[in-house]
Amino acid sequence: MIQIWSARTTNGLRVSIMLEELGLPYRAHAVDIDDPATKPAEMMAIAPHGAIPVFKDDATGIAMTQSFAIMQHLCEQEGRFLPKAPAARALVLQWMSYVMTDVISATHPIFVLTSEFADTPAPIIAHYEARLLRFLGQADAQLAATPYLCGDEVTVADFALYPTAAFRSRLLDRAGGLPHLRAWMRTMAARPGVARGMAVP
Ligand SMILES: N[C@@H](CCC(=O)N[C@@H](CS)C(=O)NCC(=O)O)C(=O)O
Repeated sequence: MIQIWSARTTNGLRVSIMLEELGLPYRAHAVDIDDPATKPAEMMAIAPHGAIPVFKDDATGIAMTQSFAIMQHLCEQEGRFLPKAPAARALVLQWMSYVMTDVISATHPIFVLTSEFADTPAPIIAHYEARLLRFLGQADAQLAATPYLCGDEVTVADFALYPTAAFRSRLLDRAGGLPHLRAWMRTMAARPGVARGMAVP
């Protein structure tokens, strides 16, 4: 049985979406990420730093952290959503890296500055929002040309971006524009696996 320790954050949701889309049975343990005392010993043995998501597959013995690595591992194991052909695979890894390093580098400060510091000057928040919208504009331009980030088929890169885009839907509504990204978000949200994954834990 696959087990995950997770919470309703974009990093946690990436893993539950992936498991649901792959149709793999798993048990999800809900973790209060703000309370170290409640984090189970089995999770802490795998992730001594205490961050979710944490993954363990009793069948293979593989236990790991890092949402993007867990997604890639599962896609490679199941042979789905990550092509083997070098050019197609390189494109998917490029868009995975875009989410990991560009999109998250812009969205994380917005989260910290708005949820943990009540007195953050508005221009600083606006700076990161503009930065995030600029990065999401790259996805919008790509999605004008193809239905998914890497072409005609959905890939792990789409599942990686979706929860972060969904969590920023209020900013997207306020800012307007990015019509292709919005249409893609509706397509992604309508997928049963994505919908189920977004509800875990
Ligand atoms: N790069 C990691 C980030 C993991 C992470 O930052 N997890 C956060 C929640 S999204 C967490 O558990 N924070 C609580 C803590 O570090 O104690 C990943 O992609 O999995």
